[in-house]
Amino acid sequence: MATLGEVLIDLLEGYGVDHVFGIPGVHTVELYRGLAASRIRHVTPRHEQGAGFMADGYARVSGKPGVCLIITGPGMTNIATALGQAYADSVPMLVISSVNARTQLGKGNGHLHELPSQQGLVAGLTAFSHTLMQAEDLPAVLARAFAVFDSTRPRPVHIEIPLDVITADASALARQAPARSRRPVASQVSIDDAAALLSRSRRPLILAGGGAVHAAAALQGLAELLQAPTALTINAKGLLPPRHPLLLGSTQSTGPVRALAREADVVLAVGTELGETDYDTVFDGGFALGGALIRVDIEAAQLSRNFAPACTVLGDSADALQRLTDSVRRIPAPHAIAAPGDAPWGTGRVHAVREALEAGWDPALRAQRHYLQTVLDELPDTLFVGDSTQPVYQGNLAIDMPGPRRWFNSSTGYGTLGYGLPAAIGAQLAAPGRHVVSLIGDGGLQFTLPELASAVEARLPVIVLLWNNQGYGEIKRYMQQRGIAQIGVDIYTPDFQMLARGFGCDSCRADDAESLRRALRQAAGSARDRPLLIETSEAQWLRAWQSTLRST
Ligand SMILES: Cc1ncc(C[n+]2csc(CCOP(=O)(O)OP(=O)(O)O)c2C)c(N)n1
Ligand SMILES: [Mg+2]
Repeated sequence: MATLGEVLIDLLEGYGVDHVFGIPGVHTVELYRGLAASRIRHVTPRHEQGAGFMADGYARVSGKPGVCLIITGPGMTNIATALGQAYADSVPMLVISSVNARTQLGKGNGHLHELPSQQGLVAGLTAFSHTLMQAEDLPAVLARAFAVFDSTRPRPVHIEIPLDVITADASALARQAPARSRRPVASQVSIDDAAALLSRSRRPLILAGGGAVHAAAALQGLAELLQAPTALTINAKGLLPPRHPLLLGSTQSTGPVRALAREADVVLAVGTELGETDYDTVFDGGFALGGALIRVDIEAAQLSRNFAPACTVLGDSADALQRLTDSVRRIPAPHAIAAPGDAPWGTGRVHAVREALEAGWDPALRAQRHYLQTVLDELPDTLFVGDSTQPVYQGNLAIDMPGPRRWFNSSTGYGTLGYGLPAAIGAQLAAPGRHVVSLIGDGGLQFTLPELASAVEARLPVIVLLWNNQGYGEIKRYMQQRGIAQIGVDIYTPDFQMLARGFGCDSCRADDAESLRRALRQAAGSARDRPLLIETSEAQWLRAWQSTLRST
């Protein structure tokens, strides 16, 4: 006989799952029975929030769902924050948990790990949460989960399995073929309508988001055909290469780009909800669109979020962008060609915006951009996995990446602290052989610091760049700006380097560009199988950077 727990592992393997993240408990050991005989690697975090963030980082880099095995009750309350982050950023994640036996559900008899309604807790954080009441339903429920990952806006999915179902005989279900689906494509009428609008445009603008992360070539092709300035959300960084003459970067919250957005006569928004953490990071409601808005999205509800569209295209973004390009090419009207005497729109306007932004960046931004640029210069293949800290915000604004899926962080969407280290662990598992850098502050790192032990155990060479300002710097700045007494923001910070060594990691300090380069060069030059923590003092980095400026 094969139990449902064993068959589950077999079916997951059939779906291409190669990693699972979880902490076993008496409620889930039967989910683990089949693991040893499979090719799936189990990675053990030190807290279920870490499991969720690891699965998130793994998913964003690999494009495949991150899978977690979680115990009833406290395991699920612990992973809830990670579900919130993945939900907000459209990350595919499959959380499989136990739940009390079928006859005990909802009774409140005080069984181990019991919640009044575990499903009620998770329902608002997932595309769906399903209680598997009978073993035979498993293949259909997995098919439903993968349909969410494959063919609509990806979101976390939760499947909870009652204790008596996990051990049920499920031999009859073994070796079922996985049910996969494709992304739906847009109707031709919608493509033609959008192409007609675009072809009449004199001042087009493209806004691309994480929903276009697989559509780099098609996006670039259409941007070049239209000569359209193109802004990328943080999750879309890398869709146009750095220094591309039409690339505005991720600068939608800045004055010059807002002015451009108001002047554009047609705006094509692709795979973006036009949400606050990308378009209004200054929280003043100042992002406005002057022209007709075309929206392309895989999910119908996204087509009208935040800004009402004049025209909608419901379907896969890569397909839609390619067909829009073909359609616009077939329309004879000259598109986006400036009339004589007009200021050049496309590349000319982007150049002017870039120059204005460059002249306006404050010294703190420049110094922190230099910090990130030093890493990119030294390790050009780096993937940056960020928390919510100063250099992440500055990089969000002022760093362009050479490819997609290489810059993401928890300052977008849900905006939780503690993401940067465990998500980098997941990213490193999805990209072995690449340099994965976790960008994290002293506050954020103290949320999930024990995950250093998980990285050591999994023998991962993650590089943790710790930006230390002995406090919740961003919030301190807010309090200062608003004239509020600074309470709760100057936090005690431990000796991180000593702690890192205690966890079995390497660690060093780098307070200027030369010592950072040296540390990274050493890290790159050796075959490391454990994390390296590099600590930088904000104050010292700024001082060192200012003194280099004075001496040049
Ligand atoms: C779970 C959670 N709690 C609180 C916050 C509010 N918050 C946002 S940024 C920040 C400061 C983080 O400090 P640190 O990681 O040291 O970065 P710094 O701002 O100092 O660069 C805080 C407390 C949050 N985003 N998430
Ligand atoms: Mg700090």
